[in-house]
Amino acid sequence: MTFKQVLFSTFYFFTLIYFAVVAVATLEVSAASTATVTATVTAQSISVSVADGAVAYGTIALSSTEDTTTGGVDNSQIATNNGNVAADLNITGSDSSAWTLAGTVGANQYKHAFCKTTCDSSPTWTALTTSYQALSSSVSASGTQSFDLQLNTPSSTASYAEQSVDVTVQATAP
Ligand SMILES: [Ca+2]
Repeated sequence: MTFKQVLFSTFYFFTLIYFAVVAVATLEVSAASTATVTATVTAQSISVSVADGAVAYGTIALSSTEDTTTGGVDNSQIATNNGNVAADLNITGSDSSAWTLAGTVGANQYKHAFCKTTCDSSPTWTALTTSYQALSSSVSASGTQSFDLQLNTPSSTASYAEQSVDVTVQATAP
């Protein structure tokens, strides 16, 4: 071989080596690998309903009491957590058009109270106010809380028209 041929062969040899190395390097880079973290999420729902949601105490005397127990109008109410997480349930009363909700009865002043346990036999009545107070805490999804209501009419009244004395149950995230 001439010197020129040796030079060319050497150049050719190293060029081949170079492209072989580049090819291998390219192969290694494109041989990728992945792994997936599967992830899911559900939006929190806070929802409550009350069944049957309507109490008719009827026409009753002043300074007297009626309730929803079996000894009264027999209409216990059941609050249900319709959300998808545990919820705290709160309860509140309201003033009517002619009467103010209060802890004791008076002129144009009525009392409304709730009971949660053994209400038919030995009830414990807690006076409602116009602010929310705890009815039940951490009620599981689809869980329920039953309660009874007791109304005390005012000692005197400026109105003999039917009064709306609504009670509201609220669900909140614990
Ligand atoms: Ca009813």
